Amino acid sequence: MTQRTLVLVKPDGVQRGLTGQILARIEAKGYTLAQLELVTATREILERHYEEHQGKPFFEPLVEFMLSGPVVAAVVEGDRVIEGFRSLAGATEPTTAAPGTIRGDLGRDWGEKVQKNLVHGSDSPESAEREIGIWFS
Ligand code: DAT
Ligand code: MG
Repeated sequence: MTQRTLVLVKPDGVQRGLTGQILARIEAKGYTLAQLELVTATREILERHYEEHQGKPFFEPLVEFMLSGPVVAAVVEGDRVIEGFRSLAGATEPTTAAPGTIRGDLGRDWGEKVQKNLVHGSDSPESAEREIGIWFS
């Protein structure tokens, strides 16, 4: 079941120089980088990308954080890659994300800083196609 997903290395990952390690983990698991770009997001892109979170208390800080530096956007392909990448990324909160995951091994933020969790991965086939259209149009 070949799928595509939208992966972002967030500003904290790029700033900390972890892009290579994160992409290497994706490739090591057997997924393919189909498209890859270093981009500075815009508010318009982020408001569309995080549409489901509009109105939540963390929405504005999340957008501001995502505007704080460049991100790496990738289309990643593979068999069940949507679930597979989210498993590789780990739980949303890096402090308690399982060891062995990107967030669990490389991050340690929580609470109001939980947006510094290094990566984004689409959560469903519908989200993936929608998000790929936003970042790679
Ligand atoms: P995920 O990135 O694991 O899919 P999500 O879609 O629920 O998590 O949330 C998107 C991002 O928003 C998440 O990576 C970090 C931030 N976030 C989520 N819940 C939060 C909260 N309660 N307070 C602050 N930021 C939060
Ligand atoms: Mg999400």
